[in-house]
Amino acid sequence: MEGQRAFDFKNHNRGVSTGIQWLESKGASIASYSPVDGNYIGTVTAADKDTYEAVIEKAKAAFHAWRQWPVPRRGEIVRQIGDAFRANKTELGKLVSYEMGKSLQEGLGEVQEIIDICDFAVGLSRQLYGLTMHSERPSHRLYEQYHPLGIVGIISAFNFPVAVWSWNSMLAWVCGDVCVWKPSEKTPLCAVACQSIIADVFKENNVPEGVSCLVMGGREVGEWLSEDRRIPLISATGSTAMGRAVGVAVAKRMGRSLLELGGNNAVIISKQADLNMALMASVFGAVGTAGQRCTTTRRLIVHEAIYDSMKQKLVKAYGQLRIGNPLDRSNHLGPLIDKGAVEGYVAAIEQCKREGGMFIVEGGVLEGAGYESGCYVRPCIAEVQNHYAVVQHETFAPILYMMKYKTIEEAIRMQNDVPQGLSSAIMTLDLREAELFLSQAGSDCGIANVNAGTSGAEIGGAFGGEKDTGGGRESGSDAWKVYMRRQTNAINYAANLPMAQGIQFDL
Ligand code: UN1
Repeated sequence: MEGQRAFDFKNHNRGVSTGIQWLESKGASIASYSPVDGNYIGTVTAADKDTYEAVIEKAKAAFHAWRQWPVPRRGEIVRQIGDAFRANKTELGKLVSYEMGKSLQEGLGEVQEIIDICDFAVGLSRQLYGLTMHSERPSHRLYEQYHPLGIVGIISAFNFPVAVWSWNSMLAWVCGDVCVWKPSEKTPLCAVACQSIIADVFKENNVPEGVSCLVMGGREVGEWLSEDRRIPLISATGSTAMGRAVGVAVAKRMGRSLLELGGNNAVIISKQADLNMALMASVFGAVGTAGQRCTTTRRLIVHEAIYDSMKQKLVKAYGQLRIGNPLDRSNHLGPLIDKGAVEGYVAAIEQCKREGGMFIVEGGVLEGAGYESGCYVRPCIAEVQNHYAVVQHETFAPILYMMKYKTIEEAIRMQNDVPQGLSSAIMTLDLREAELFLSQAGSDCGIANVNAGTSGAEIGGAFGGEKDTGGGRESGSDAWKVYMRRQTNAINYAANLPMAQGIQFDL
């Protein structure tokens, strides 16, 4: 097992890789600056068309070798990768925190998600079950099996710069696929670090070059991937606008896409809730990762009987939040990813005010010592109506919208009445309310929790959501199936040819 390393990216100029080797590219330079202090971290090179072609051809060739490896042997590689991430957890967690801006605890938590999905994938490598069924034809055996799919294109977002890649790649590798990863150009060095960590494992085990490819770049590289008929599956995480473009391009060529897009997640707080628990879940859900998770709590739907007391508790709790360097454990939240995100936050606050929103905790951009990067903002809370355009839209920032309800049916309607459908929660000790919320007439989201917040899902469950969230499921449960092609097989061991549906055919 390799020891922890300190990542140093100065003068590396890396960006395109087929696993162990780094490829020369004439693509644009992408410099990474930390939102924590505005300092330069390093530069990578985007893929140009020629290097992209070389990568895809390498991946294609690697697939033919990799798919022949017995599945538990591929699982063994993933087991070793999990150990490599265990050994590098502290350093990688720090890098995630520094390049992306989330708290160190959350950076470490993200690396933990990699380790967890590796363990999950290793178990899966002894499973990947198909079904057998009874044939209607005499002397026939009927079953279905799962085969590797081919190249999986992974487009990931800045907010989970390493975990989301791992949910996809660890499952894909066990399934016998090879991966081409386009990370966010806002967090390229986290991707370089992951690629370097797995390269050591691949080298030791003679894993074919091409099984894990990295193609740095912006929208253009995403388009190459989406339009590429050699890539049967594109898994994309990010905004709904990005996902719509990817989904259309992939569908046009009859490819498969796994989309994990925006959320507009609400917590319903019943008058039967444990209010302290509701408070904790809401505040962590709203300000964790500075409001930049797709599972972030964006809306609180609060029963009228406890609305005022909840409001007071929230104002008090927000008053205690410490905003600053996320690597300092005493701070609750760090910066937004960049100044563009700060502009989006400011614009949403202005729009909210224009639409009639009343701020009970005011927002604002922080200035002065410790905030030199210009990316630190104050988490804020506004009282709103659910139908406001700004409330219907996902703004990737710590703005929490609060609204009142009278009946549980009304609360569920409000919770569902947004374009997105990722995560949802109800805080209640009332069994009837909880079960209604989880029923077919309840939450329409991919994730629905009771007395647990909207964010912080475990890797063991399938992760994703409905409507504008894109419909895909990643990570646990049977999400692996999307990474494989399914085949139904009928085997006739009779001396004649019995046909289905009772058809007689004689010559
Ligand atoms: C994301 O924001 O894209 O459930 C993923 C959570 C994390 C994953 C979020 N485990 O909040």
